[in-house]
Amino acid sequence: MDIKTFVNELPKCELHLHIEGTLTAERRWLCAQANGIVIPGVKSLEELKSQYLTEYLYEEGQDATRYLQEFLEVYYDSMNVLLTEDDFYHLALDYIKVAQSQNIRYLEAFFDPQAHTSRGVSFDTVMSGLLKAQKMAPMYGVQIHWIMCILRDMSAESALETIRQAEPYKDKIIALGLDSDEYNNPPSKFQETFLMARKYEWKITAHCDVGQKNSHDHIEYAVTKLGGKRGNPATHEIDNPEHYLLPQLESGADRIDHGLNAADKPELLELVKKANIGLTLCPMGYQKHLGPQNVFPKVTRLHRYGIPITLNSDDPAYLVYSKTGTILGVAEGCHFTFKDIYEFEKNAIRMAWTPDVEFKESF
Ligand code: ES4
Ligand code: ZN
Repeated sequence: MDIKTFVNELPKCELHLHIEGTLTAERRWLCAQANGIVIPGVKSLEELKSQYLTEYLYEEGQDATRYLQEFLEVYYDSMNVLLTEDDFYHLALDYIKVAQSQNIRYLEAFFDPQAHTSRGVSFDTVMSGLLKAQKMAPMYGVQIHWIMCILRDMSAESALETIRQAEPYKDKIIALGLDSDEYNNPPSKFQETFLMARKYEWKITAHCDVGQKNSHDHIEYAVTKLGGKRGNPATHEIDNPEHYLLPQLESGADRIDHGLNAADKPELLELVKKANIGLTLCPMGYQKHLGPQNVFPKVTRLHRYGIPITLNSDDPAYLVYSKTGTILGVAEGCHFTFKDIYEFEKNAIRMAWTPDVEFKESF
């Protein structure tokens, strides 16, 4: 069997995906039309599509510390067309259909409520659209769960307000994440919000991006302290521990998004391994602005060290690589075998937070 067929046919599980990062030119155009919004300098869908292909691609040699800020400017600007429940419903349903077409059976997706509430869209509008799509997902052979993300370049007060707004939905959201611009925005800034997430019985994760000057400290804090004390993993009642990843430190996050730079330091590799948490990597995004030579050896090191990693597409509308394309690209860059690829999907389902035990054990 050739590798393309193998990857296409393998049932997959995606854990690092920003739903707003799946906004295609087509959907953006449709929402703009429906909401009477004029996209500056764009008169047709064709013009918008050509913008996606030129403006939003990172280039070799671009300053790695600036890339995230430049990307985020485009990302937030594009989502201005999302105003109604229907817009959020269609945004999510579009990607659920993509998931079906790629044999992605399980999906945990981030959403950024502050990116919408700060524009006057209500928290309830966002949630009702996303939850409606979640209900439809099984019709497409997909199970999806939502991870609410805090925008770390906004204030700690805004984060607290956002988690308070989420209270009525606390049983419909599975985890709290942390994203947006990491520069001078350490995870410790949001400890109070993450403590509340634990009270909601949510799982906890945080972006520790590549190309960030304090990423090593951020990884250490997130792994050991973020969200404070967890319930004792030894008391979790699990039939078959093989099917679950149970974090082994008394406090800290349940997984890390990115966290590639843990590969730089033996003590961090050891810490992440001891914590028994996994990393959700998006290597095809990193290699674009950092160069493949600065990414693939680190991915390989993490995997060979025995740290559970998964391969994900992050913001596929902008970063271009799909889940399948990411697996193929990383397999080539790291010389991974079919067995390695299979292990990444096994890791992903073990790292998944669905309460549906039967589904998890049958995956
Ligand atoms: C993001 Cl790649 C990335 N990093 C941080 N925040 C984000 N939000 C959407 N994509
Ligand atoms: Zn991300």
